[in-house]
Amino acid sequence: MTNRWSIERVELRRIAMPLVSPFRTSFGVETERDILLVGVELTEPAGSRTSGWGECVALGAPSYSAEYVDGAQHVIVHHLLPQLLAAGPIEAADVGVVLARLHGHPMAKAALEMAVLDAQLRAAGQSFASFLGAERTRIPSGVSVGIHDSTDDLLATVQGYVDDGYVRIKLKIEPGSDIEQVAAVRELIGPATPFQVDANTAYRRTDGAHLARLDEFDMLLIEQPLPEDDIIGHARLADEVETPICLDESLVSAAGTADAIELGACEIANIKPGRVGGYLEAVRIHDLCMSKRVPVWCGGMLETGIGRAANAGLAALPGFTLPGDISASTRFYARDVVTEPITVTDGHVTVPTSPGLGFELDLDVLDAVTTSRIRIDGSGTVTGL
Ligand code: NPQ
Ligand code: MG
Repeated sequence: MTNRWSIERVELRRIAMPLVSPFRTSFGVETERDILLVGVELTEPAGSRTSGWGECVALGAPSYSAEYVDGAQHVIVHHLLPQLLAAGPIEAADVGVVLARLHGHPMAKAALEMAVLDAQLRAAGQSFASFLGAERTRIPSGVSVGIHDSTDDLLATVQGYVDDGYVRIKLKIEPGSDIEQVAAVRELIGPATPFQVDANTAYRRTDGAHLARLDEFDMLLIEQPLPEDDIIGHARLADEVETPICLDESLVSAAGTADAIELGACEIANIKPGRVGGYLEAVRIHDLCMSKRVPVWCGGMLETGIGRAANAGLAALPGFTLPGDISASTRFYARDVVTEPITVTDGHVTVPTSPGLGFELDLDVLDAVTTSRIRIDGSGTVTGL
C-alpha cells in the first residue's frame, strides 16, 4: 500500500555554478555549470503535503549526449509535465512508466522522478539508501581529472588530489597525449593507486593496437573509447585490449546494458542515473550487472550537493564494487547550494541518512546563484517568477 500523490506545484530553477578550475574533456572545456533544478510540491488525498528537489544533469550544449539544459527545460514544461499532471496521483515508480510513451530525454525525465522520490521519502521519513536496502555507511571516493596541456601541470593537479585522499584517479584522455600522460601519472602515483582513463568517445575502431599500449600501466578500465552507438566496436576492442572496457555514454537503459554485456562490449559499467532516465532504472542496471557479475561504479556529472547526496545513496548498494566519481563538492565548486556539502574523509564519502535523498538546501546560496525561476501549477499554468 504505497501512497500516491498529486502534483500541486513545480518550480524550475536555473542556477549558474562557476567551476573552481576549467574542466576539459575530449569534447570541450567548461568554466561554469548551468544547472536546472526541479522542485515539486505534492499532496496526498488525506491532505498531507510534502516537497522535494531533483537535479537535471544535462550540460549547456549537446556535447556529452544529445540532451542540453534549455532543451531539458523545454521538454519538461511542454511535454513531460503535462503528461505527468494528466496521469493523476503518482509515486516515484510511476514517473518512468507514465513518461515512457515520450521518446528520449532521459535526463529531463530523471530530474522529475528524482524530485518526486525526494518528496515521497521525506514524507515517509526514510533515507534513500535505506529505501534501496543499501547497507554501507561510507563509500570510497574517486576523482576525475580533466585534460591538461602540460604534463607538469597535470602531475601537480593529480598530486593535489592524492594529498586530498582520493582513493582512485580517473584521467580524461584524447588521442595525441594519452600514452605519455598516462605513463607520467602512473609513475607519480605508484603501482598501488587505482587508476583509470575516460576517452568520452574520442577514439576509432582502428585504434585497438594503440589503446593496447595502455595495458602496461595496469589500469582498472578504459571508459567509453568509441562513439556511443558502436557496441560491436567496443566488443572488438575488448578482445584486442587487456584492460577492461567500461561503457558510459553507450548505456542508456537496462535492456541496452544487457545487450552490451551479452555482446562482450561492457566488461564494467559506469552507472549515471541521469543518463539512464532516473535512479530507479539505475538500480535495475545495478541488479542486472550484479547477476551478470559485471562490476559497476557510479559516474558523475558535476552535480551540486543534491545530485551528490543521491549518488552517494545509490553507490551504497553492494554491486558498486569500484570507487565512483563522487568527489567532494569542493573538487568543482567553491560554494554549494546545500547546507552540508559532500566531503571526503580518509578517501571516503559518508552515505546520507536523513529523510529524502539526503540534503537540505541553503536558500541564501541558492538564491544567490539563481538565474531564472518559473512555476507550473497543478493545472499546467506556467508563471515566471
Ligand atoms: C564522464 N564526468 O564521466 C563525465 C563527463 C562530464 C566527472 O568525468 C562540464 C564539463 C560538465 C564537462 C559533466 C566526469 C561535465 C563535463 C560531465 C564532463 O564522462
Ligand atoms: Mg565518462
